[in-house]
Amino acid sequence: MFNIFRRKSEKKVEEKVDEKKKVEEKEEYVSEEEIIKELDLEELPPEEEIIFEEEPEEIKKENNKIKKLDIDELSPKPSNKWRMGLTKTRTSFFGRIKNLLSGRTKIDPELLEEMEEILIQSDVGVETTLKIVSNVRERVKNEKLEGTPNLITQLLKDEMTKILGTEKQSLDVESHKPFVIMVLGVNGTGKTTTIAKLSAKFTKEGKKVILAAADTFRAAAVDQLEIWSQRVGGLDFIKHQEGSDPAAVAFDAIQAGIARKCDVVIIDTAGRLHTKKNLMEELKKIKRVSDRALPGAPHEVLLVLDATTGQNAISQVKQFKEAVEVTGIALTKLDGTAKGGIVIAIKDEFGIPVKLVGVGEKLDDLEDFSPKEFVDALFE
Ligand SMILES: Nc1nc2c(ncn2[C@@H]2O[C@H](COP(=O)(O)OP(=O)(O)OP(=O)(O)O)[C@@H](O)[C@H]2O)c(=O)[nH]1
Ligand SMILES: [Mg+2]
Repeated sequence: MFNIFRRKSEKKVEEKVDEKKKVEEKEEYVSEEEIIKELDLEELPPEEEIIFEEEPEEIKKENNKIKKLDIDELSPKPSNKWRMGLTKTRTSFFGRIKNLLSGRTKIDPELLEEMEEILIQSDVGVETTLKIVSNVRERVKNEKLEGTPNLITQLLKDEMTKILGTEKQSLDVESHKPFVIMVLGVNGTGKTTTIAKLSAKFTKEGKKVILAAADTFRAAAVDQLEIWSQRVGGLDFIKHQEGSDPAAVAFDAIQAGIARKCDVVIIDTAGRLHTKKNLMEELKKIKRVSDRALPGAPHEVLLVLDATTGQNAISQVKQFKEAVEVTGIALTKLDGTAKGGIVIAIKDEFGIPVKLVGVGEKLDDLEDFSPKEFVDALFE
């Protein structure tokens, strides 16, 4: 009996995932209107059109100045940036949970099933979702909470916190000198941009940074990193010719980092080679050779994932993890997606912490990931 039940529910989950995949194939970027439509939230009433008389030129100029000041002051404070970055995920996720709870008087199997659907659609992942919902169901039963549906939010928060922990897991660059960071990820996820943002952050903290342009596969990759390094300013930069051995670039950069008393060495790697096997072998070699240049290096193997790719990012973790031991994740483009739930899936499935989040394209659009703020921001 239980098995039949289980199979039925698993089939439903599979159907939901298929449905979601179909939607994902179409959607790259979810606009606010789409979220509102999808969530069946009330649409905002159309604004009345107001016609103003033309202002004199002088007043226009003054107004423009004031407008600019207002915008500067209103722009989010840095510590809030990644919370702003979660806006789309929050609107989608919490908006649905709120809808789900309105008018309910009981936590019943139907409510839990709908909650399961919302979690899967928010990219929390099937396995992780089933675990969360099953734990919530247990607690409701054991603590006799059936009559208090508004406690669902707290129960969900508790389950997410259980998975993510409460500690911030940022990069501990003080632990070694130089601290070597190897950055990996498929092409276009945001490796080079994240390296630039990290370099800017370390430079601001007074640390000396050296970059290794170990993506020798694409000539433009070296140029792109070099342009960023000039934009940040004050960075040391090691490059070889196009097509040369990336492991040799990493080796040179680490040796130069030691000789020049740098605090941090950051190695940019290729996102694509002729074959995936080649790429993985190359990464293994860079890691081995780094350890030869400085025993214990790299101290951080940072996998960069594009949050907008949702479950695809999960399969990337699997592939990279097989080749090299990934110690942390930088999740980029959180600002453009409602798929922030993958943070929970990644930690639950692989035990790898998200350490950094990218919330925009500018140099200061990188934040340390804080599990507590993440969970709070989802339910704000
Ligand atoms: N909105 C947004 N865009 C980002 C973020 N991080 C990176 N990008 C953009 O993503 C694009 C690709 O970034 P790159 O840093 O070149 O990616 P990459 O992984 O180095 O790519 P390859 O070198 O081709 O492997 C660029 O247009 C970046 O501006 C982010 O956090 N938010
Ligand atoms: Mg790059």
